[in-house]
Amino acid sequence: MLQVIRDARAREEEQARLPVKTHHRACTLCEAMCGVVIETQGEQILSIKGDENDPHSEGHICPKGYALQDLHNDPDRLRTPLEKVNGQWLPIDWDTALDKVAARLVDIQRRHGPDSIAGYWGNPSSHNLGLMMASGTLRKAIGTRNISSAASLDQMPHQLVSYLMFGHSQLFTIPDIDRTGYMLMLGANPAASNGSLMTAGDILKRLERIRERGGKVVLVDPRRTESARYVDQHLFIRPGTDAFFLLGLIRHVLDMGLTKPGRLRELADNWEALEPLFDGVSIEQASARCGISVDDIKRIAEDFANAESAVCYGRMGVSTQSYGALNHWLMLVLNILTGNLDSPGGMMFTTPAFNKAQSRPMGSFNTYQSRVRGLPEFDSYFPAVTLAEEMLTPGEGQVRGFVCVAGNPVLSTPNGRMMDEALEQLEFMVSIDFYLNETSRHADIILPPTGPLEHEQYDIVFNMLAVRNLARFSDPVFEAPEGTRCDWDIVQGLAQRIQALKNPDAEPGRPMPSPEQILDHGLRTGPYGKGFSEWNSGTPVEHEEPLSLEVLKRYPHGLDLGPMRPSFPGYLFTPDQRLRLTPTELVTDLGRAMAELRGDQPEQLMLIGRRDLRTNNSWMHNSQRLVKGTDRCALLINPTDAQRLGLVSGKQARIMSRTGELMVKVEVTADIMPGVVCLPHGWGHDREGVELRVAQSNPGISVNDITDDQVVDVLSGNAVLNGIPVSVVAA
Ligand SMILES: Nc1nc2c(c(=O)[nH]1)N[C@H]1C(S)=C(S)[C@@H](COP(=O)(O)OP(=O)(O)OC[C@H]3O[C@@H](n4cnc5c(=O)[nH]c(N)nc54)[C@H](O)[C@@H]3O)O[C@H]1N2
Ligand SMILES: Nc1nc2c(c(=O)[nH]1)N[C@H]1C(S)=C(S)[C@@H](COP(=O)(O)OP(=O)(O)OC[C@H]3O[C@@H](n4cnc5c(=O)[nH]c(N)nc54)[C@H](O)[C@@H]3O)O[C@H]1N2
Ligand code: SF4
Ligand SMILES: [Mo]
Repeated sequence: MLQVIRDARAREEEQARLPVKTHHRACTLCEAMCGVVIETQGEQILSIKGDENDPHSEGHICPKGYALQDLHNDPDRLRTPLEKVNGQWLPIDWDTALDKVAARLVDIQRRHGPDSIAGYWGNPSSHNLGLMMASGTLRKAIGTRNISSAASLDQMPHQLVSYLMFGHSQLFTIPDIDRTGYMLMLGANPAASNGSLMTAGDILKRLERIRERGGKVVLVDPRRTESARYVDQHLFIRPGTDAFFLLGLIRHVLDMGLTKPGRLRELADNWEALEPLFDGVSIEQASARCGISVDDIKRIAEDFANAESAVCYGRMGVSTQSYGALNHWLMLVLNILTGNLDSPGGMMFTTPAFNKAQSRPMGSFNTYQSRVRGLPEFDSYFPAVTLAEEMLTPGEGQVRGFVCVAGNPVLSTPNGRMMDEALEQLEFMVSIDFYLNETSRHADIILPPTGPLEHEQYDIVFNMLAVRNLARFSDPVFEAPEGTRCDWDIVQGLAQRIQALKNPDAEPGRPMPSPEQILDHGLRTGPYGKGFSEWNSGTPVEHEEPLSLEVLKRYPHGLDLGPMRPSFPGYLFTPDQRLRLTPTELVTDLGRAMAELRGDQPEQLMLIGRRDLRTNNSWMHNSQRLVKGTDRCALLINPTDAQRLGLVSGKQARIMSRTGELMVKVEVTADIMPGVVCLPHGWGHDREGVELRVAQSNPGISVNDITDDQVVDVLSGNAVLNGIPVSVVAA
């Protein structure tokens, strides 16, 4: 015993003699890309702070930034592959694990065809350079149509609209919040999310600055959220009815002759077809439907159109509802009619330094359909709601094996209990994930990658979504411990093995360049490859040398490449290089909304979601610092509904939907609209076999046990996570 204590003390003393190092990095936990300064000594993290010299985040970080150390030190984070043998998890070496996974997948495909394997890529894939760059090779090697990702639980409708209007599925319209004079925000809660499809360091400060310079911010949300404190006006809206609100706004802009599209008139096609589409809209009907008064609709339309610049922006609340794609189109129509697309202060596009995606036309929609429900492919992905049914429905083409990469679909896809059932009966499943969680517990083999501080990082995706043009490279903070592998190595290793099994006679291909080499090439051939303006000190400084990885590394706090700039016609990838105003698919879907506009108002309670500053979807609940405090899974309900149903704060209630039921604690609050109830997602860690000690001690409930995989945005097939009909009774 004494010896053990002496050894530990000796290790501590040795540790204390090691040099203290300072690392600059971007936090990869959410979209905001805050700069952090991490001080380490040996294997230990001494401190994490916001990087005050980061020109983008200026020292701001949120509580999750500090929790990077909990993730790094988490004793439950897996470091070696595990294989399930007779229900027991046993360690297995990397090469054996990868060989086995490749052999099982290829065997299933040989017996049952290529589509008998499904793949799912979760949200952290977008935050991980190696995973981003290697994933295409793995998808190609597997060669199945049954590929899904978290995009179809999220922003896919936004991308579909970009594809239909601009001819490119990877073009994101980003609100120019730093210059706008009026921001109309629908279904977003930046005070909790830190901003989404709007990467911005310290988003709340930027929102406040709009008002400081005399502008206005209006928020539309069925809940008076934390973000409501940062706006001039918050308006309740009935879940799922934003399309009607937007139709009302457009109608009034047209009625008052407030359109001023400016240069968009030449860039867009089919103007004469646009206005008549809204002929049948009555503002009174729109108002009755969405619950926002006629006066408010008219005033917002006028203020928006008359503002020097204005931007209508919508996020999860409008993407993941039954009119997801239509909403995004209508928001863009409003921006276009008022001249607020591709101009400062309106909806704009970033010019990312690594812009492989933006250099040629890209995308596809509905060129083939899913086997069971006939849902459309988008960009060669099926909506994630098809996964469970493709696994459970017998017949030719049934999915029997599953590759889950950085995802937790049991907690994140609607009808999670059905997902549990589907995964449990598979012939084979592999998870590339460092946690044994609700999803990976179903796997036969788990391949755990290194943690985010143990590999290099460049945010390919979020630099594309930023409110300024940014670039930043971060070296690993820690060397990857011996015997571990990063996502890049795992995914490449798996892809190569699958290819070798499928084509044993093929010549070995050229070795893949490393992520750093791919990045360097992309930077040199990208928009700053002939020189760049550096804005780190607020005013542009011209550099004639190409932006390369070596140059980028000279900016450890990140490189600011200036404000977003007008990008049309360069960013129009349609065959005739025009902005398509009235894509047939959207015009048809408008018909669905017009029919509903005149229909009866449904009476049922509607369930919506919420996020919390100290959560990150389903996977940061093993950090004590983030989960401590009050229970965050309460059911929010308005006092009038609570009274009618006999519900009291702090007491239990039963909430039921078509797919299931949950026992929840009630919280009565006027911050939620009458007729609406609200639960967060990403909780429910009490499922058997999970090995997340902190998370299990405070498990919460999974709202996706009662959301519905069968209810989707009719046009896109995207999941509906807001506006689920439910009933609630006192328990
Ligand atoms: N009801 C409801 N459901 C929702 C939402 C909602 O608002 N309401 N939101 C939806 C949205 S927007 C999203 S994006 C999805 C997210 O859905 P998912 O992406 O399926 O789930 P996450 O919770 O992000 O889980 C990520 C998984 O990746 C692992 N992981 C983390 N980092 C890495 C890494 O670097 N490499 C690897 N290999 N694995 C890693 C984690 O351990 C975790 O298991 O959830 C969706 N589901
Ligand atoms: N702290 C934290 N930050 C995160 C995440 C997290 O889990 N935790 N997840 C990250 C991810 S993956 C994403 S995609 C982003 C999401 O970022 P946001 O979209 O900004 O965040 P949400 O909290 O989902 O905000 C959606 C809002 O829509 C409202 N809403 C619900 N239904 C409707 C409706 O029918 N109409 C309207 N107008 N509003 C509605 C909800 O009340 C909610 O306030 O956040 C990212 N950042
Ligand atoms: S807001 Fe928080 S989680 Fe998001 S990047 Fe910044 S520190 Fe990380
Ligand atoms: Mo998301």
